[in-house]
Amino acid sequence: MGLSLEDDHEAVLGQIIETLVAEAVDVLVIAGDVFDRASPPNSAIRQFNRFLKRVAEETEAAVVMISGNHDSGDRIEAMSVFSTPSRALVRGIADAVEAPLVMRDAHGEVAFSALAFSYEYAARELFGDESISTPADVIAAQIAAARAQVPAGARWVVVAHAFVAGGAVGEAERALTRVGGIETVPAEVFAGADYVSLGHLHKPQEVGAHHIRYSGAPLAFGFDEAGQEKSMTIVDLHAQGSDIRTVPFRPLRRVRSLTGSFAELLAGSPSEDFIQAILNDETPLIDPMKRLRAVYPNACHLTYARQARAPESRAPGAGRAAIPPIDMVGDFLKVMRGRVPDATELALVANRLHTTQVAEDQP
Ligand SMILES: [Mn+2]
Repeated sequence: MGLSLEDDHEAVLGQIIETLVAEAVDVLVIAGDVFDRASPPNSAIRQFNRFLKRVAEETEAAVVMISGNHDSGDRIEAMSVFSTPSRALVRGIADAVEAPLVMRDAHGEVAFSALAFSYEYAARELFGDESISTPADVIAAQIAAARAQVPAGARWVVVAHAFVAGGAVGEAERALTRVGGIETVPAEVFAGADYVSLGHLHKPQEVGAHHIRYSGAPLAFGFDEAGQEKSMTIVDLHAQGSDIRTVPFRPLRRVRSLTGSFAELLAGSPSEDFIQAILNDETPLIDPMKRLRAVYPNACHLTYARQARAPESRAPGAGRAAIPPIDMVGDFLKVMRGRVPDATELALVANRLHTTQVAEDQP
C-alpha cells in the first residue's frame, strides 16, 4: 500500500504490554511469523527490539518465541544465544533435541516446547529420516523430540507454526498453500498437549479442539481481513483443563471496505482508516481515488462492484471446486501477468499436478 504501519504496530505493541501487566501474565508466546519477510527493514527490527526490552523491564512475563515460514530462522535464532533460560525460550531453527522452558505454578510444572518452523528438506537432514515429506511429518518428528524432554507429570504447552487442518485461511497466508491441501497438519498430531499455541493463520480461531488455537495476527494485513477483530489470547492453565479468553486490540486505523455509489462514499464521515472502496456506479469515473482521498486520506484500493461480480457469471451454478486445478492455475497466471500460460508452462503445471495427485492417492 506504500503506507507506513509503524504507528499502527506501535499502538498494538503498547496494548500487549498493558495487558501483560494488567493480567499479570506469566508467559508471552509469539508463535511466528515474527516479521513478514526474511530481511525486515531496520526500522521494524528496532521497533521489535524496543518491544522486547519493554517486556523484559516492565513486565514479569517470560517469552517463548519461534520463527515462522516468512522469517529468517537464523535471524530469530540469534536472539536465543544469550537469553536467560528461566526468562526466555527463543527458537529460530528446529532442533532434534527440543528442550522446553519449564515454569512452575500452584499446580506444579508446565513445560513449554517451542517448535521453530522447518521445511521438509531441513527436517529430513535434522532427524536423519528420509520419509519426512509433508509439514505433518515435520511437526510429528518435532513433537516426538519435544515430548521426550517433558518432565514426568508436567503439563505441556506446544508452540508451533503450521496450517492446521480446518483453519480459515486468508489471502496473505496462501503462499504456503499447495494444490490438494497436503500442507495441512492434522490437529491429532498434538495429542497429549494441554494447550497448543499456533502461528501462521491471521484470523483468531480454534482448530479441531478448544485448546488448539491461533491467536491471529495483531493487525489486519489485507482487505480480506477487513472488519475482523484482532486480539490476544489469554490462557489460564488449571491442574487440568484451561480457561481461554481474548483481549481485543484497538487498532489506530482499521481496515474497512465501503460499498456504495461514488456520491454516497464522498458524503460519508471522513476517516483515517485504510479504506477499500467498492463502487456500484455503472459507469467508470475519472480519477475517483484522488477525490476519495480528500475524505479518506488512507484509501488504498478501489474497484467497481460490477467487476467483482464478473467472475461469478463465468460458471453459473458451479462451485469453485468444479473448476479443474489446471484451469485455476491458468486463470491465476492470466490475472498476475496479463496472458495465459503457453504450452511449455502448461506442460510443467500439468506434470506437477499429476505428481501431487499421485502422491495424494497413496494410502
Ligand atoms: Mn506464516
